[in-house]
Amino acid sequence: MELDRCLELLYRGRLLPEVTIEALCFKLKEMLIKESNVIHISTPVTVVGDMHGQFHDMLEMFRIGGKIPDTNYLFLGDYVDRGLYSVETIMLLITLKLRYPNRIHLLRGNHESRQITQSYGFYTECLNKYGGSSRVWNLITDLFDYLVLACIIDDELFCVHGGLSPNVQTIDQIRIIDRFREIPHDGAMADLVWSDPEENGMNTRDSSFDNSNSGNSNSNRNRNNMNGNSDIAEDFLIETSEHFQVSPRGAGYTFGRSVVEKFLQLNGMDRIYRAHQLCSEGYQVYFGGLVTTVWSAPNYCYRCGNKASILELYSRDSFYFNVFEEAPEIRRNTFHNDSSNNISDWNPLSDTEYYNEEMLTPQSSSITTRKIISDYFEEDTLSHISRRNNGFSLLQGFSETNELNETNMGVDVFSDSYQSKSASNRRVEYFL
Ligand SMILES: [Mn+2]
Repeated sequence: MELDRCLELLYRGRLLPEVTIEALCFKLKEMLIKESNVIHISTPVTVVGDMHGQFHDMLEMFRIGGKIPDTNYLFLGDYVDRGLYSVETIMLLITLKLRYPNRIHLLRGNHESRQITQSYGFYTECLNKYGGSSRVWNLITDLFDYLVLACIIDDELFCVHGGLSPNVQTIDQIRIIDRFREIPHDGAMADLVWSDPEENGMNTRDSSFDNSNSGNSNSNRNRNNMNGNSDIAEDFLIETSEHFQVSPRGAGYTFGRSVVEKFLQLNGMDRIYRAHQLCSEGYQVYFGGLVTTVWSAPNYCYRCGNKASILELYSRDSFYFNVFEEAPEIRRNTFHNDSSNNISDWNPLSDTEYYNEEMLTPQSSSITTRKIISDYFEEDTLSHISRRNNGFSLLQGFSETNELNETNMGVDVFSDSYQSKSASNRRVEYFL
């Protein structure tokens, strides 16, 4: 198998044959099965948040942040669902991991799951792109079971997709999780990919955690006991339970500053980097910098209007949030004018001059890109490209009307309407 040939095709937005995907997934499982649940890496490294099938924006991200293997990357999960190009996105990442195993690391997000991908786009996309067969979806979701759960950078920066868990006091407790499985509904593994920091958690504890009315603490204990964790974890839970709250997402918890401070102190960590929540500016800092959210899907779902960022860590105390916006429309339309595998032969990575110029001007990349990229097309090519013409019809469960008119809140916590309402008073919105 020629990985470089696969990369060449994937960078051009092509779909690989099923048999090739099978071989790539098999080889990557072989590699990942040897990895600990918690991997250790060193700076310099660039941390990337949710991509959610926004393939063109991921290429934009590589243009801005530097390509592999010139730049080291840590991806925090949520590669699939929501966007229209989950297959292209995850297959490029899988192949890059096989080709440059020490240059790119992939954590598991809550969407790297059989259950979630059946509701949020990836399953349907696989069927649409592979002749109605679910085999590619099966191959890739089987691979998801092998992805690692957390990463520690320079021995003191803890990275995870979602956040902390009342069932995880020490990082060693993450190391002993049997991760080679579907993400469970609750317990430590679920919490790591589902939980969120909550800045105001401490302010609300008096009303929310009066034992006489809320029952949340009991609920936490029941969940803990169901997973058979130790007395130590139980003590940790009791001590900090007022700072873990049941998440509005319906899975995982929200956690406050005291939980974070205790976790960091116990484990000799300095701060936490995580993804999982849409940020209008591309990143969000919590608790004076103890927790930071990195979000890397610009204009999420092709309509949220948010910025994205990647976190460039040069050393443990030197970093830069490289903020970027969605890829110019000309580039997304260059690849896919319809949902078939019909694309142009243009390969962005084959043109080094174009590539380098962009990398020199990351902050104005969007404008620069528009100018430079237009030089590569004749005027008539430009004129017939329509704007976002094939965006929403394929988005699973994503309907403007539905969201605006939905009144039956609280039934399906995974629904957009529920999450939209939950997000209305937050700076960081809750989306899956
Ligand atoms: Mn997520």
